[in-house]
Amino acid sequence: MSQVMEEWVTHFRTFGFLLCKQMFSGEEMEALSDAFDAAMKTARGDAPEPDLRQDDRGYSAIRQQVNNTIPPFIPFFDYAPDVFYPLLDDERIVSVFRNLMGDDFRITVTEGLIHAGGSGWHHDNVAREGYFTMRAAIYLDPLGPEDGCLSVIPGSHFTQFRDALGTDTDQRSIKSIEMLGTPAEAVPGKYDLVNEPGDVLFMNHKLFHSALSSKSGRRTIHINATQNIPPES
Ligand SMILES: O=C(O)CCC(=O)C(=O)O
Repeated sequence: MSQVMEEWVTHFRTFGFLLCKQMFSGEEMEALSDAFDAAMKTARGDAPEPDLRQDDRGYSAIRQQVNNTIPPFIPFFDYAPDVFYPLLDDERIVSVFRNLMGDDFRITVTEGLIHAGGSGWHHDNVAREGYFTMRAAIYLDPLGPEDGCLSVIPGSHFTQFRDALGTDTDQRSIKSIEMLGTPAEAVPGKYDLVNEPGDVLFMNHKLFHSALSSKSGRRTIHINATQNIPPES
């Protein structure tokens, strides 16, 4: 393993995320951005604009999310296979997956999202103790905190810390984090992942994350992956 990769792996294991700056060139991002817009338009039946709705906190209530788990069950990448499928064996992405999860990892869900607004504090899948699942996120737009760049609570992928922050995932919103006596924007440890197109964010699904802005239209490509976790005996 190269020294840089060793540092990346240590960073990911310690903090629960890794932001790789400028992994893709401007030209590659332009191709992804154009293909993304065309794919989303086709997926919504050629409607000029997506149906985006916010809740009263400015979070996404209805967003455009296209993947093989949501009707019509067409994988997002199938809308522009020439542009999207190469991401799945792009060595820049795959080498990070491989070094974090081992050779025997699986890509699970790939998807495109247009957010209607922000996302409240939550974590995603909690694989059982000793294992994890993860995501590579490619945000297509420049995003600072005022635009809803992703914020994380570093270290919250560790069970004891995550459980202390809250475990009610029924609504994919963590109730207890809202009972800490601080507004969502002022949660101690909040770390903003300022994005430039070309950056790739790798994140353990157990990590608390949010996007605290009501700005509409953030575009993301997710590639979700899992260790090949043996069944529980
Ligand atoms: O708003 C975002 O960018 C985060 C989306 C997210 O957390 C999710 O879909 O699980």
